[in-house]
Amino acid sequence: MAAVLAVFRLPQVVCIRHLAHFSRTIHITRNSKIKQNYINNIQTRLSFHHSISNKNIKEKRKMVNLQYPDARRDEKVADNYHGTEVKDPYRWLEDPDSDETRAFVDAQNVVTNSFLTSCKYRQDIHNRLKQLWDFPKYSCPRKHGDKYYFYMNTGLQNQSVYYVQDTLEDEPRVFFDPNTLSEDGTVAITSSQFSEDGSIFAYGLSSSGTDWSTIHFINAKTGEKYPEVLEQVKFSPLTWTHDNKGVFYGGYPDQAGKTDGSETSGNRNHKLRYHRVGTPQSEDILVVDFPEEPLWRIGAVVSDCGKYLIVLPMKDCRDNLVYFTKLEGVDIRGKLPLTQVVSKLEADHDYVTNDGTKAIFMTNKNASNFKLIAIDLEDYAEEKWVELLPEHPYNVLDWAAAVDGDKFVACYMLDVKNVLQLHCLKTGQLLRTFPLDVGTIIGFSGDKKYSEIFYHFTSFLTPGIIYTMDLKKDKEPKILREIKVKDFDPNLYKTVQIFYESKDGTKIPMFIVMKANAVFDGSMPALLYGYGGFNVSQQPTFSVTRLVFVQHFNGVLAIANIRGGGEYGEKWHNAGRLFNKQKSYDDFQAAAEYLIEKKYTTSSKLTIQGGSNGGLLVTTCMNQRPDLFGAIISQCGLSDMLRFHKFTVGYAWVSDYGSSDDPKHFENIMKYSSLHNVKVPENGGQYPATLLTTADHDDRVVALHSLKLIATLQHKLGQLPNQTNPLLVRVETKAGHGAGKPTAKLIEESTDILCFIAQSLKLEFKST
Ligand code: X99
Repeated sequence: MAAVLAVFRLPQVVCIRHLAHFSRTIHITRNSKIKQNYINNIQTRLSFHHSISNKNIKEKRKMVNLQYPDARRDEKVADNYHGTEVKDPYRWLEDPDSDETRAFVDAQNVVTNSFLTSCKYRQDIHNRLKQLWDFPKYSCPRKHGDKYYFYMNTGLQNQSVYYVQDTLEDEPRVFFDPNTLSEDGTVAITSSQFSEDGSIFAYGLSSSGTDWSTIHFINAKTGEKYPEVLEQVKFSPLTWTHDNKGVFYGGYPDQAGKTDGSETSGNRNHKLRYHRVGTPQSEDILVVDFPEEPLWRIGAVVSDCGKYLIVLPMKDCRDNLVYFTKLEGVDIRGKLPLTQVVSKLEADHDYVTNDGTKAIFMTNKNASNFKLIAIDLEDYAEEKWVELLPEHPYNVLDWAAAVDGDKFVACYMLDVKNVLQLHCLKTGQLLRTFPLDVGTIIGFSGDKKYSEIFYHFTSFLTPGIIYTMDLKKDKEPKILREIKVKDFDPNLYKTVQIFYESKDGTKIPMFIVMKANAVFDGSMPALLYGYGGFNVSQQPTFSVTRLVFVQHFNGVLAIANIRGGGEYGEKWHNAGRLFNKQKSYDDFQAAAEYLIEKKYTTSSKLTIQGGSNGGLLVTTCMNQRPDLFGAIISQCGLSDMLRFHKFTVGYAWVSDYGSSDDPKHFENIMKYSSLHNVKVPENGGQYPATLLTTADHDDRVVALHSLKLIATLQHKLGQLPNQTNPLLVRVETKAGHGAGKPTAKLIEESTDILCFIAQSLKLEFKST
């Protein structure tokens, strides 16, 4: 198996480790009668209901059109959790297809758009984003058969184009251009795998950002497409048998109803199937399923030698089991007999490579910072497992990949910065370290079969450098491509990493990016970003949007590596999950306090931003400390922590949040669930300017979280005289949780976010 980290424009929350062994629609009926009636009704009602004392505030709101849609409250809907009744008046918003929900979404978008488009710097912001975005982006080349393949985006193309070349010096030819698949770029390649001999390209396509995909095949030599399309594919491995005849893939073939990502129904009964190229999907063979375990998702990988299928089921977002089956000489006609190697869901075990019967796994079993172990598949009792690369006492092993026959590359994280090393596959011995600046490896390609490796480095101020080294021939790596951005001078900025103290005294790392000549008088606006969950680390990456904020608003960008993430291994994750979840929130609030105390900024100029689990982070922090922030941006966030596990793959997140089905967890969740903790601020304060973003095909964190939260915020706070800050939701169409989003949509979204910050915090866009 060639090791490639397909991290060319990965969604922000994707953790390489989580994908190692695996690799909705609120239809907005634009001119519908219902929508028009709904908006008219709302506006009439609101204009009649203002009291005299509130007149000025109402007038002020009217100027920026902050008249929120009036959402129906159904006070009768309530659940009893272990003896406690909890009302859920916006339960009706859980139905993405009802006319009422659609009208609500449309009405919200009207209010949000009028606020965002009234920003006088909108055109400047949009122009600058577009100009800066327009630089060529490359992935690491990777060898398949006798050719090299790589992704390239000229700058503003909606989707990156896949190129092929005979040698690295030859003129590249277009191999596959996903931009031809849709007018608006909303069809994206979300997974792919060449057959072992490089003759057939299998690729997964996703429309409108959904986690669902369809799998297709192309003959790499002739460019001809095979007729079959594999449907109902989700959370799928894609791994070829070494006879180049077919692939193992996963999905939910029995899921009823819509499966286009606009649905909210839970995914149950994942199945692994084998598809022979050139045959219809109806002939696919069910090879592995666990009917007693409907919540398991089945990862799988064909071993580097082709002789085994390693099967890696997981239930939550941590811990997996390990099984294997022999493939050699097997004619796949039915379920495969599985031998169980790991039988308890208590640690992660990712397949790295194998040497004969000796399989190398990366695990955090008894090793918070991860280690490599060798398991002999002929003699796999745990006592016989051998440590190949012991756990490092401080650095966290991020990933490992076999290269050049008897070696492997190990990528570590040391205080959130990557360290890249070469080791001996037989002994684990360190052979060399590759020189690396402060930053992140976002792509790697290399293979046991080849001595050439490629790695892609980036940081806050480095758009990207692809290095290559032939481990047999070269003494040092050389630069293959260095990406330059027009009209961007990295020397005008600086990055620092500081370690601040959280509420309980724990030191938390934080990156801060600002102008080189920044003045610390509290006058700079700041954008504080965090995630804090699922063992996912927030490492330095290059972001045009953030740089526009720093350059044109004299902004400060801060990334707080709070607990719950993976920055210091599983112990950092454990320190911020389940009953420790509040620690993650404490860390984030302490980051804000640090930025204020050190005079980087002030509360009124501080925006906090997070996505997905980070979206929950920022709305929870807003509830807990509305005084601490000027604005919050919660993207694709969770909010209803009592019900998250009921939708799509939400049940998989109980490993970080617990479940309201359990009385102790219910009590804990109620303390932070953002939907359930919205309250009128004390001492006449108000909530920060709030922008929630979601999308009609987000089938990871379904839109209902943002819709129910915005309805609650607007109901509880929207009419208060002090609440002059906006409380808005932006619901995108033909988009999902982030993966595969076309460039045009990314630029529109970034424009809206920067306009929201500028407009809410009254910032000035400075041209230079
Ligand atoms: C997930 O839910 C991962 C879901 N997922 C799989 C994939 O289980 O995307 C899987 C198997 C095979 C291929 C692809 C996938 N994640 C990933 C969490 C955070 C994560 C998530 O998206 F663990 F990093 N969340 C949304 C957690 C709370 C909000």
